[in-house]
Amino acid sequence: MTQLTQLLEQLRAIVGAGNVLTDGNLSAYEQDWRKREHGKSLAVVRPASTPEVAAVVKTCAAAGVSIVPQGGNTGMVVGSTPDASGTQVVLSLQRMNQVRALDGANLTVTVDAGCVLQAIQETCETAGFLFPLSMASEGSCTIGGNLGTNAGGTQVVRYGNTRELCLGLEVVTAQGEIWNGLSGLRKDNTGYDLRHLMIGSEGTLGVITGAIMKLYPLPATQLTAFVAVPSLDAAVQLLGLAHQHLSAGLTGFEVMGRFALSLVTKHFPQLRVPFADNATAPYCVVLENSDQESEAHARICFERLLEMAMEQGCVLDAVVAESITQARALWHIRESIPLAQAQEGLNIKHDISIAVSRIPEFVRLTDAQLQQAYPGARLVNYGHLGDGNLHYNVQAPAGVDAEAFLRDDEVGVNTIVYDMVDQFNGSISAEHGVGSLKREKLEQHKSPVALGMMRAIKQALDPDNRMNPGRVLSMQ
Ligand code: FAD
Ligand code: 2HG
Ligand code: ZN
Repeated sequence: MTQLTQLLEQLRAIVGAGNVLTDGNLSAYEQDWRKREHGKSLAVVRPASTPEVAAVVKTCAAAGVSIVPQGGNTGMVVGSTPDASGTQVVLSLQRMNQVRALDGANLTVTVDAGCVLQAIQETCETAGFLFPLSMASEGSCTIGGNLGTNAGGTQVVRYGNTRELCLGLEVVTAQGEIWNGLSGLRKDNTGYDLRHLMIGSEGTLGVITGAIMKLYPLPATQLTAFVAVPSLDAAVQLLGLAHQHLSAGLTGFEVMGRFALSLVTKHFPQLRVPFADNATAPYCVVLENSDQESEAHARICFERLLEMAMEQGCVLDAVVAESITQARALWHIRESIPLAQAQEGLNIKHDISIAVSRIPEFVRLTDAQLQQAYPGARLVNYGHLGDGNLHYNVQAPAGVDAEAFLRDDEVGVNTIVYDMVDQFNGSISAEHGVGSLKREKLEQHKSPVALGMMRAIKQALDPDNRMNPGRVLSMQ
């Protein structure tokens, strides 16, 4: 029996023959969401429990085979698919999808890592609680992937990133041991915080198998407004007013450039984008006010805010949703931008962060440099302005083949954007992570001291470099 046949037999014995996939169309596991890479796995293995994950990891370690943990495979940086070697096992957590417990008094929910984000939100809502993590991929992404990438989303301005929502983890180490850190404690100062080491490590330090996450009371009401603003400076000014007037009620503040919105109109004509014809509004903002008191109170706060903003000239026009259906429709426009962009063709994505106050200046300078170097490049600028996080994406000039643009100009475009990010003391990845797409850029933009500490941690926890090798850091 060859070593490979023996390994596959051992894996089948752990998870069942039907859950070791080697044949047929495995694109769902081997191709990344953006269609940047199509890898080839040795096998896709789908365990159903934490002990099964531990046994798979031990078996692969003994065979010298590396592992790519995978949740919903919605990541943006080619981090959850295998390389092209045919030697890596994709460890899919999708069968581990149970909500284990909900503790209303402790305001926590304990979940398997493979739970789909939307399913967690719905279970919690049915029980009368809010699980606030939210993003357009929520129907497919998993909480394990959210934790693996420390995902952000559209409610960070109030509730923080996934990291801030996590109180404990269960992890299978690179050696196949199980660490149960599901304490659910809000205070625990007993040494290094291993949970925070694992969160955002993109599967390079271990496999997250379970998590205990924070819950909040459901708000009495959530009001959504869609407003047209005369500039990005005005959007920042509006954000300041929104903080002042809504305080903790401000749960969403997303900016959308005109070109980004025009892609939504083009590819999803059934969605009605407000102010699409207002040529004086280069940006729109969607903002949300969650109120614990009443809808009437929420409306009064929103009206005051919008009145003040119009007086100060930072809002040109506004619609406030009259119903939940209308609110969803407004959010749907924002959430359709990534899909509209994908329909438009391959693109260069950036998820940068800069101090909110400096974002308009950053965009002015970077737009100008890009237009000079790549005349006609189309800037798809939108994102989480409330968090200082922009998706400053670049699409090929109209009529230019997208694949050719990426092949010839991606490096140059990235250099302009990331050098500017450095000048503004920002980050080259605010939410999507590093994966393999940004690994080299990380080497160039992170300090040698920070990289040294990261390598030391990786070396200590995964000395044989079997957990998602080639992602985040090169160990060569
Ligand atoms: P995957 O793509 O499967 O994996 C992502 C990374 O996490 C990989 O490195 C993988 O190895 C690792 N990983 C997965 N599961 C585990 C585990 N159990 N243990 C250890 N490591 C693991 N991201 C945002 O931050 N904010 C957004 O607003 C947002 N919006 C999006 C909208 C769309 C339409 C799409 C397609 C993506 C969006 N994303 C967003 C990106 C993506 O959805 C998130 O990164 C999400 O957290 C990935 O979850 P996943 O389960 O799909 O993970
Ligand atoms: C979002 O905020 C996601 O919609 C995706 O992070 C961003 O597609 C993108 O660039
Ligand atoms: Zn985002």
